[in-house]
Amino acid sequence: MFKKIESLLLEIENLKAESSQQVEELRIKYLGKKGIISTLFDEFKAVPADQKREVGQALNKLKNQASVTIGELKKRFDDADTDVDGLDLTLPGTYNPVGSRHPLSIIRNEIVDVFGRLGFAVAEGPEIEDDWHVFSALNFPPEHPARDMQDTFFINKDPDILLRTHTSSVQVRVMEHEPPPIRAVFPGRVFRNEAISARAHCIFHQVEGLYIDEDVSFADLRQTLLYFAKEMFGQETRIRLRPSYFPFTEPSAEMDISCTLCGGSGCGICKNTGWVEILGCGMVDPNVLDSSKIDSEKFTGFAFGMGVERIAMLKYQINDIRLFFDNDIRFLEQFKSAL
Ligand code: 2NL
Repeated sequence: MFKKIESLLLEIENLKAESSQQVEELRIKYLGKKGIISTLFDEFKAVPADQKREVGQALNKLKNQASVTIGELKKRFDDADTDVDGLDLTLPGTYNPVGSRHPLSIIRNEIVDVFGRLGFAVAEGPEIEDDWHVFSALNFPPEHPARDMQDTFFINKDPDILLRTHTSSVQVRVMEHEPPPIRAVFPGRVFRNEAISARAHCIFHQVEGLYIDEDVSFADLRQTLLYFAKEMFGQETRIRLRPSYFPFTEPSAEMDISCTLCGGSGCGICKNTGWVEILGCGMVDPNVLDSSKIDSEKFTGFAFGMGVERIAMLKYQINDIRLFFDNDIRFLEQFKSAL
């Protein structure tokens, strides 16, 4: 009997319960009227007189231990209703860190917002396009190098289905469906079959813009882009337009802004020229208007296009385009934005 009491003592010290119902079951098992300990007390009567003292003490110790242990277990579940279907509501909650917007989203939103203040709407379109919307409608001649496998990703080797290389394809879709006046910007992801380096990536982002109406002039283009440059890079920013060439605009130009880092005196960013190129632009080629069935005798328009990565690298002084696509949290969490 002594051995039995010893082993029960050990068993009781290690009792566990998952709910208040389980505690009650334990109480009945050990301390109930017909429980294990009650039965032992009955058997105690038969213990020889010379052992009664020792066994009696052990039995009392067992009874006390059982009520203390089971009492403690009960208290744990009674306390402030901490048990809901086996969940412990006193455990610490899960930590949900607040994320931050991707730097490219921040810059895209800023660009779209600036033009929004000038009355430009926003339009988006498909990333998988056909030859017409990406090249033909935009006055690319049949043998233009951009149509080469080297520069453009084709789907299933079909020369007509491809990943758009610029968001101008969306502008074609808008021109085909809506009569002028058209005034909108076109943000989106574009794809070019290029080797990835610190300066170039095969996926990047553009915001293009288009304004078509009667009497839209090159002066309108210049003033619109000057407003954009000042809003984006600071009111002290100056611009200059250099003649250039694009198949879809005539005349075409590239726009530089006075260097954001040195203000024009010369530094590493502007390679000591005082100027940094940020976008391409021009007057929409009449052929492009005609392709979309817009009367080029009646309407004129300007268009522009810029790389979001390029603007972001300039604004944040980032020297490797690949950082935008690595998704390294240490890079991403440095950018905070209101937009
Ligand atoms: C650049 C240059 C440009 C356009 C994009 C455009 C679109 C239509 C008609 C005429 Cl539908 N032009 N877009 C015009 C000039 C330049 O982008 O360097 N982008 C990164």
